[in-house]
Amino acid sequence: MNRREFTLSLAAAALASRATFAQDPAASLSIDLAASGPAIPLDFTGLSYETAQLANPAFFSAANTALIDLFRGLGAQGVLRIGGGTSEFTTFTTTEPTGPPPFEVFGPDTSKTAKKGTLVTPAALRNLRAFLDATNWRALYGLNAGQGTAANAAEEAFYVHQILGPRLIAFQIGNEPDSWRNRYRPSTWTYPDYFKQWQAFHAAIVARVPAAKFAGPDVSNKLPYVAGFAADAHAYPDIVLLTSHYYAMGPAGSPKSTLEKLLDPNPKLAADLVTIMQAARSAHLPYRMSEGNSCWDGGKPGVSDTLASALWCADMMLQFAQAGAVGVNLHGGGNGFYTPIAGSISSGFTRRPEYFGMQFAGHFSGSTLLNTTFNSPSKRVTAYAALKDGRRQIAIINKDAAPIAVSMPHALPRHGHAECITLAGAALDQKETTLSGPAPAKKFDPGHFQVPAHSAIMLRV
Ligand code: BDP
Repeated sequence: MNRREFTLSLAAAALASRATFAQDPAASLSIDLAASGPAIPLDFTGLSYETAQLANPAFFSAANTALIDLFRGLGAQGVLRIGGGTSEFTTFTTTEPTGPPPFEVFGPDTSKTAKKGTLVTPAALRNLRAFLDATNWRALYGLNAGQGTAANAAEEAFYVHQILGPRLIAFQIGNEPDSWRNRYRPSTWTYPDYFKQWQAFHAAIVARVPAAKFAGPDVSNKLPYVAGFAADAHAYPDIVLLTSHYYAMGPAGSPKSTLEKLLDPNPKLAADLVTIMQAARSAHLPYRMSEGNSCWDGGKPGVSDTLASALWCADMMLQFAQAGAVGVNLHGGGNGFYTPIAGSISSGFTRRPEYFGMQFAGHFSGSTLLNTTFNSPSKRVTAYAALKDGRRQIAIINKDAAPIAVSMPHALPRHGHAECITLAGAALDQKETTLSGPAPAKKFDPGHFQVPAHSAIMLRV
């Protein structure tokens, strides 16, 4: 097949005058239709919740239809990861507690969270199974290895495996073991120490559940753990997935955690993804970003709950996809600042801006990404292209406060028709966010196309 370069050229506002075009900086996008990039799985989209949430078995249950609908709105398939900081404070027991649950909702865990220790029981797992069946999602399940025993983890794994059945993808042993140092472990704690413990837990779990599958190392950020785990996975065919977390910034209290920083590209992420994907490929393992969000320590008001976070989220998800990740899980729960879905059964649930960013990126699930060359005068503008169901799909994410003119003359048929999906809102620092479309195909000129300030546009032809 011949390599064909497609270029789109777009000037300023489609409705504006030529004079206006000339003043706007123009970006150019070319798409290589022959060389295809990674395939994005149907269950690329994911959420992550604290294990403590299982202490209220009504939350993840078939009766929580409002939450089920919101999960389904994010994807006909998806991955719910259970874990987080509170997973190291939970214990499994087959004795169902009497009396009301300790709280209605929980999450995300922060340095200020009162962690009293919560229980996971078979009743909560049965409800979780019904919730997963109703959503058609599957689960990654984190076991307490930071403070729990291998025996309790094995007992829990036995019930989780039996109850979740085909809805269980894999177990993770511990949450962020690279941050246990000086917390649950001595200051000398490094990856080899973790893997020694991992092996002990693994042995106890497979003794009870021979068919158990594992994902890991679910680290906060230390890449030697990812590389080490990928290398060690050669000896463990039941390791099926490589995982790590990604928070764009943090802690939330730091003056450096700003909306401006969130909108800028993160060169460290780009470099880390190269390292992570090299490790994954050498181990022949898929990689998933198992927990992450805009700003750790619970998120930052005015940043993590704004239109900026929605645009960031859409871009971040597609950046992981373009690198070859098989999915991402946005952490949240409760009424946390960064949670994509907020609320409770008694108060009702609401979609936060990030929810719409996830939906925007979710339109790429089931597609094959194409390689693009995008030259933009603003580093806050990104572009992605894919083939999905025989159609070409192009996303331009403008995280800038100014409109951007894009030139892509050959990426779309000239004077053709394209279906359009738009992620937009009032202002970057405002909460108002909408996802509209797909609007019926309308005629436009790919040579004169404009993406308005702080918005993302997806075109389908
Ligand atoms: C991560 C934890 C998660 C927290 C998050 C945060 O795994 O439980 O909620 O940080 O601080 O390290 O927001």
